[in-house]
Parts: sequence; structure tokens; C-alpha cells
Amino acid sequence: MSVPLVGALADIYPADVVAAQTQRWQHLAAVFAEKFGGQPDFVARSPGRVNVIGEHIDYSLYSVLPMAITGDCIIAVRAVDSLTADFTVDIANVLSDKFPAHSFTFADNKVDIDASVLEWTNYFKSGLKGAVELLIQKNSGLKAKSLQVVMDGTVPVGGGLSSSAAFTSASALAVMYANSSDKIDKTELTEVAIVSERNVGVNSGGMDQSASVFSLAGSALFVTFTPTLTARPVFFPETKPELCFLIAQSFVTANKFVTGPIHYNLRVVECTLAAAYLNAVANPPGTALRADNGPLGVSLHGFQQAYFGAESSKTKSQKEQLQDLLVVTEKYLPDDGYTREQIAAALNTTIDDLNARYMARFPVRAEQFKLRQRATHVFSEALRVLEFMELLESGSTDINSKLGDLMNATQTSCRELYECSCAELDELCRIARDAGSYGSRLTGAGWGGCSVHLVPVDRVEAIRAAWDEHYYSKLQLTPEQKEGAVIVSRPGSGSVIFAGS
Ligand code: NG1
Ligand code: MG
Repeated sequence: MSVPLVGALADIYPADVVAAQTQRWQHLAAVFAEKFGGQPDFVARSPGRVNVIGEHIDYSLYSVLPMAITGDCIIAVRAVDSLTADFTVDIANVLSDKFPAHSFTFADNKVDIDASVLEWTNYFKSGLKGAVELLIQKNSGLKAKSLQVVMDGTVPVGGGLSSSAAFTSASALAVMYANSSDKIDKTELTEVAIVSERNVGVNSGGMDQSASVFSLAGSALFVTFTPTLTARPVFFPETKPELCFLIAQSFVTANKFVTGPIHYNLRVVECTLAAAYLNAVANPPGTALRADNGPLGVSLHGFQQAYFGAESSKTKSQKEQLQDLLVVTEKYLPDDGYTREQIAAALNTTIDDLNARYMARFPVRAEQFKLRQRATHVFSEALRVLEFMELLESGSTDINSKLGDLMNATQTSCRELYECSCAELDELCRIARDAGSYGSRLTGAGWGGCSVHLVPVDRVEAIRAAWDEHYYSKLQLTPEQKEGAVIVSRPGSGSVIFAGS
């Protein structure tokens, strides 16, 4: 499947926002003309996403169910041929006060990123780096084109709606399209965007980039990462009462760049350590251990076979296998926390080796690693995704409160086992449920950002009013913040190249 080329904004946005988007796109073109003269060659566009269910399991390679939102990143581009392998990027943002323009020259097709500073252009550079590396693999004689670039983003930053993935995916797409007249393959673009985002210091999974690239208007997306990346549209049945999703901001900003070592990146390490630990202690003696640090989801396949018998992975359903893993976790990870000493001893290695193998590329800070709690969250959340999909595909229309229960269970697990919620998110969920939401939970990485709520259409106004009264009225919000605090999410379309006039 390739990224569609579109020529009209009506191909990208729902009808009722096309007028407002037309103004925004015209403004982008005007800023481009002012900065560089003339019109851009094309615009690359990628949206943010909300995750319906499947939180913090993408990097363990379990399937997730996100959907694109209308908010997006649009990048106007003009490409200029290069005579050598050196090239220049002149980049500006429509919000020039907040995000100042820069000019970069890259020698010999090498893109260097200083991930130790928080600089807005790093996200463009990360997509650029991933795309240029891919293009070089295909054509070692590449003379990457110089680019004139203006970007505009409407996904709230640090809000759990994946502004970063929208930006890196749109950037990678812009660079790939500028340098090649070929169609851009969606899987290839997603894979580049996933690797790209790791260049800015976050050891992320692949959910956001998949949702940003693959989504189709009107459907959520069931994303599976193994054995290969696949993304399948999922439609919600017409239930009674009719359902919709509300997204509510907590206005607590979670910045992964700053808190990675104690939050996001630490969780990724804890999951990998849990996989290594279980492989080491629960396998029959003499079983060869993996040399690499595999994600929880796939690295336990060998272990499962050894432990439950070679036939088990063939005869047991995915759900039964996950239930087995929950039992194993309880049995072999009884402690509330594990020190580096304990883990190194179990893996029959030294602390230095442990640090070098698991904690060098993305540094983390922790005395204790909560292996049982994190693994239990991951296996039970992977199960909930499968149960959610079963309900959606059951043909029954009497599923609203069952879907909601699964989302509520996710929130409990995120709060208690994964410790990625915060008091404000818990409060938003509680208020919504009291006012009639079926299911309420944080969405995205957590520790702030947004929450998502499965709501009967006839309760939307009551829930909004309850949040206003009990939550938003207590914060000092600007009129724009108030306006954007709650949105009714409509599953939007994924990445496109706009090459119209
Ligand atoms: P957000 O909240 O959009 O930054 C992050 C990760 C996802 C996923 C979720 C938790 C990035 C770019 N994205 O999303 O891959 O792990 O958290 O489910 O880091
Ligand atoms: Mg992000």
C-alpha cells in the first residue's frame, strides 16, 4: 500500500472542518512564500493519534488499537537538486516566535542530531536521518536534495496524542517524496519513522507511527508488530445507545525527553529485563538463553515452548498463552522489586554487563526494577486488546458496557501496576464515569497528557459539564485552552502527500 497523493483538502478532512483547514493551509503557503518566495512543490501531512486500548505494550510487540485524530502536522516543501552529497535544510515554523527558523548543512549525506538538547527541529532531523539512510541503502550514489521547509502542527505537544510521531512521520515522508519519484510504501515509511523517533532519545514502540501513516477515515486500526508490521482497519458496530470517543486534556504536560530515565525509557527497560529474567529462571536447566535483549512479547516464545511443551504454542490460543504467562510471572517474580545485583545474578552476569547491555543507549535511573508489576500489566493488557477485538467482531450490538469495562481495567492497571497515570488523569476518569462514561482511561504514555472516554452520544454534554464544574474550573486556563480541552474524536485519515494547487 502506498501513501496516497491527494489534490483537495476534502480528501483529507471531515467536511465540516475543510473551510477552517483551507485557511490554515493558505497561511502555510503564505509563510512559505514570504520566507522562500513562490510556492512549495508539495505538502506532506501526518496526523496525531489517540489510543483506544493497548497501552505500553507496543514496545513489547503486542498488538494495539489506536486511531488517527484530525490534528496533524503539515510540512510544505521545495526541493532543490544537489551537485554533491552535501545538502542544506532551511526550516521554519508558522509559529516563528516559539519555534525559530534554522538553516543546517549536512556534509556527505550524514545527518547528525544532538539528542541531549530539546530543539524543535530535532524531530525534522530525525525523520530526515531515517529517510536519507533508507534512500542510501537503495541508491549508494544518492545526492540528497536541499530542502526549503515550513511546518505547522495542530497536535498538542506533550499531550499523549503523538505530536512527535506526527512530526517525524511527516518529515520522513517529506524527505522520501522530495528525493524519489517513486510511490512511497506505507510500511517502509512507518518503519523509517519508528527508527527515526529513537534518534531523539525516546526508546518508543511503533504504535504512533503506524496509526499516523496507515489510518483510514472512519475506522480505528488494529496494529500487529510481529512477525511483520500489519495494520487493519476496524469499524465499530452500530450499538444502542450510539457511541463516541471523547478526548479530555489533563493539562499536565508530560515531557518524555526530560523524564525518560525515570518514566518511559525505564518502563521499556523493565519490560526487557522481565523477559530476560523469566527466560533465565523459568526455563528448564540447560536451555540456551537469547543473547540479545528481546521484547517481552516475542522473546518469551522460545521460553513458552520449553516451559509448556513444544506443542503448546501450536495448540493454545494467543489468549491461553497470555494467561499462562501471567501464571509464570506470579510464580517466578514474587518480589515487589529487583535490584541490579539480583537481576545480574539471575542472568549469570555482572552488573557492568547488565548496564551495558540494557541501560546504555537510553540511560535510566532506578534502584529497584518492578518486574512482576510491569510484566503483569503487559500480559493482561495484551489480553484486554484481544478481548476488545473479539467484542467488536462478535456481531453483537450489546457490547457497550463490556468495552467500557476493559478500558476501565486498563486504567486501573496503568495506575497500579505500570504507575503511568497521575492524580489528574485519575480524577478526569472518575468524573466521566460518574457522569455516564462506559470506559475512561489515560491514552498514550501517560504521566499527564490526555484521557480517552467511551461515551454514549446522549451523555456527551453531561460529561463535558461535569469536567467543567469539577476539573477545568479549578485550573487557570486561557480561552484557547478551554476551547481545546475536550474534543469529540472522529477517526481521521493517515499520511498523505498533497500535490494539488
Ligand atoms: P505518546 O504518549 O504519544 O508519546 C508513547 C509511545 C508509544 C506507546 C505509548 C504507550 C512514543 C513516540 N510513543 O506514546 O509508542 O508506547 O507511549 O502506549 O514514544
Ligand atoms: Mg510522543
